[in-house]
Amino acid sequence: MTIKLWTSPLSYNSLRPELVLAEKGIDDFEIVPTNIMTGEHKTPEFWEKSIFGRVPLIEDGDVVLFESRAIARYLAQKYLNTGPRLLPAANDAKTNGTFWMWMILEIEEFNVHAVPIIAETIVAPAVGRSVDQAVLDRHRPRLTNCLEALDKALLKMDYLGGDEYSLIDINYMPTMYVLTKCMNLFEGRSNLSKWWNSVSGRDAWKKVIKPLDDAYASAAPDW
Ligand SMILES: N[C@@H](CCC(=O)N[C@@H](CS)C(=O)NCC(=O)O)C(=O)O
Repeated sequence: MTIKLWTSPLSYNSLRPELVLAEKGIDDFEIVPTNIMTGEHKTPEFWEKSIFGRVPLIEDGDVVLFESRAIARYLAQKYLNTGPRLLPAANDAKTNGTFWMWMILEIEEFNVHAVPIIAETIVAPAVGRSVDQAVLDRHRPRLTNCLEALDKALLKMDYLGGDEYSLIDINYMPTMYVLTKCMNLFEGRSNLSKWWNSVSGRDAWKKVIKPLDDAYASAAPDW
C-alpha cells in the first residue's frame, strides 16, 4: 500500500518527513496537498486522523501518525538501511543518550522561540494581522542565546548532534530556513554558518525546499 502524506506547500513542518524521504531516495509515496489557508485540514475526515487538525500527517497501512518529528523518525526507521542512516545505533546507550539530548534541545530551546518569531515576522503580515512586538521582545533574546550555544557546540562537532548528518539536523533545518527570512542568523556565528552551508547544500534539501519557496514567495510580502 502506498504511503499517503498530507502536507501543504506553506507548511515548513512538513519538510521534515519530506526531507527524510528525499534523503532516502524514496519516491513511491502519495502527497495529499492540503490547503491550510482555506481549511482543507479541518474536515471531519482529517480531524478523525489528526487530533489537532494539522499537517503533516502520514498514513501507511494501519500506521497513522501526526507530528512532523515523529513521522520523520518513523520514516528514518522504516528505511534505515537505505541512504544515509540518520539514526544512532540502536543498542549503544551512550550514542542514544547523546542523540536524544540534542534531539530534545531542538524542541525545547530552539523551536519554542523560533516559531513565535516566524509567526510575527512572516505569518502576521501575510494574513494581514498586526505584529505583536511583545512576542518578538520576549523570544528574540532567548533565541539569540540558543544560536550562540549552537555556534559554540559546532566548534566540536560537524553536525547538530555529532559528526554525522542525522535526523537532528533535519529537525532544525525547516525552521532555521524560515528564520533566515526573519533575522540575520549567521553574522558572527561562523560555525553555525558553516553547518548551514553544508546541510542546505545537500541535494535532498534543494529538492524539498523549492515548492515551499514558491508558495511563500506568492503568499508572504518580502519573502
Ligand atoms: N508540532 C507540529 C506542528 C504542526 C503545525 O503547526 N502545522 C501547521 C502547518 S506548518 C498547520 O497545520 N497549521 C494549520 C492549523 O494549525 O490550522 C508538527 O511539527 O507537525
